Order: sequence, then C-alpha cells, then structure tokens
Amino acid sequence: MNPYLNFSLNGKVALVTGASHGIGFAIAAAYARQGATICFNCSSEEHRDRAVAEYAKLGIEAHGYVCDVTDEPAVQAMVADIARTVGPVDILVNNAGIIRRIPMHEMDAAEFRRVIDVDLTGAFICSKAVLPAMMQKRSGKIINICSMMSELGRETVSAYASAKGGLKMLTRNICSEYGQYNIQCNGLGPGYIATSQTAPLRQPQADGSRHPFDAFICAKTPAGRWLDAEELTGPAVFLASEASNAVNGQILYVDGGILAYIGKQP
Ligand code: NAP
Ligand code: GCO
Repeated sequence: MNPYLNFSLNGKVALVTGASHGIGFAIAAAYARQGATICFNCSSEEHRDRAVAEYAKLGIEAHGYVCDVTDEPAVQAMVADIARTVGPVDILVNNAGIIRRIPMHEMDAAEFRRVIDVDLTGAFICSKAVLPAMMQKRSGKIINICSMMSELGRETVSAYASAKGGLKMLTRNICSEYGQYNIQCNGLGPGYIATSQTAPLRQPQADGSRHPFDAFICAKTPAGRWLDAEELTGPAVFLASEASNAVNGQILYVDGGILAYIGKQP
C-alpha cells in the first residue's frame, strides 16, 4: 500500500496530554477510532476518572494518569510506566494548556511564568521524555497544539501568546534536530474552539445578550462561527499517521479561515 495514503494508527501507542476533556479528548478519541491505544494525563484524579468513564462510553479503553506536565520527574515516570505496561509512545500530542486573561501591566511575573511553564516548558518536558525511544525505533510523531496566538496578539494574553509563539519554534526545532531519526514534529493550530477554555468568552451577558467577544469572533472568522473540537480530528489524524511522513516542522492551522482574513469591513 502507498504509505502516504495510510491514515491508520493501528498498533500505535498515543499519549495525548490534557485529554480529560475538550480538544485533547476529541483528538484521543479519534486516534482510538483509527486503531491507536490511548494514554492521557490531566491534573486531577477526579478528571482522570471521569474521562476514563467517558472514553469507556465510546468503547475506548484509555489509560489515564494524573501528571502535571511541568513536573519533569513525574512525566519521566509516567512515560516509563506507559512503556512498561502499554508500549513505547509512538505519537505524542502536547495538548495540555492553560490561559490567563490579564492585562500585561497588571500581571504578576509568577502568573506569566506559570503559563509559559505549562504551555511551553511542558511540551519540552514531554517531548524530551518520549524522544529517546522514538530515536531508537527511528520513528515517531510529535504534534504540538498551537493557537491563533502563535501568529497573532490580542489584549490580555501576553503570556499565552508568548508560550504559543514559542511552541511554534519548538516545533520547528524538534523537526530540525530529530528529522534525521524519521521523527516528524508538526503543530496543529486551532482557531476559536468551543471548549471550557473559551467558555468565558461565549457566556451571555447578564441581560441575556450575546457576549461581545462571541460576536467579534464570528465576524472575524470567514466560517462565521466557533469551531467544534471534532473538526480538528481529521487534521490531527493526518499529522499522526504515515500519510504525513514527509511533512515536518509545519503548523497546520484549522481556523475556519481566521488567519487569511483582514476582518469584516464596517
Ligand atoms: P481545556 O478544555 O481547558 O483542557 C485543558 C486540558 O489540559 C485539561 O485536560 C487539563 O486537565 C489539562 N491541563 C491543564 N494544565 C495541565 C497541567 N499542568 N498538566 C497536565 N494537564 C494539564 O482546553 P482546550 O480548549 O481543550 O485546549 C486544549 C489545548 O488547545 C490547549 O493547549 C489550548 O491552549 C489549545 N487551544 C485551544 C483553543 C480553543 O479555542 N479552545 C484554540 C487553540 C488552541 P484538568 O482538566 O485535569 O486540569
Ligand atoms: C483567547 C482565546 C484564544 C484561544 C485559542 C485561539 O482568549 O483569545 O482563549 O487564545 O483559546 O488559542 O486559537
């Protein structure tokens, strides 16, 4: 079979960080449907157990871990445990992320650092943990969940934009450094997706009217709407599969057209 037409993930072990709900959950469930064995982590036991039950409802036996992506010894231990009990990680999705919406001049350095730590250093720590086995196998896929903020700025998200811009460059650097081992590292850049992270931006106003940011995003998106996490799954499968073996160091934006659009004329 032509490998570049192969979208199957049969026999692969995928670790999707922060896949207790939202984008990570949708991607992990899609990988399971394509044949992969799913491992995921999140930050609380309650979320882990609830997610394992949600995966089970879909007929997916997911291996869930409580592990903070910023804790390097804990990540190393999780990846070693996965290798022992499930198999070495073939596909890593660095999805775990947080955002703080605070005007920069009011933001503490500690808050800024925490966002960088989770959204950027976490991806470094998790990638570092899976790379040796991938190098040995001479095969591996790393997918970094980037953002519109890998390209654009906006009020209140200085830390998040710095982290996601950095993640774009970490993607290119992993490609540069490990492409020789047949490891592909690409970014997936979602537009505005309806998840808990963006719920405050869609919350109707006290008088029942639409949140102004909700209206703003629909006007700024040629598709004219928020996207659903499920809409990321086809591109995420592509980047995890053999079909993308010649694609490396790219950011695939799945944004309903936001980055192509100057915005609605008044
Ligand atoms: P979400 O619903 O808030 O989910 C975030 C996930 O990350 C949860 O599973 C959470 O686990 C986990 N997590 C957070 N901090 C962690 C840590 N330190 N260690 C381990 N796990 C951690 O967010 P989402 O909207 O699905 O976003 C997922 C990713 O896509 C993020 O990187 C986000 O920046 C990015 N993204 C989102 C959008 C969007 O519009 N929603 C667009 C572009 C990019 P717990 O629930 O247990 O804390
Ligand atoms: C915000 C949003 C965004 C999205 C996403 C866009 O406050 O602007 O939370 O940053 O979550 O990352 O791609």
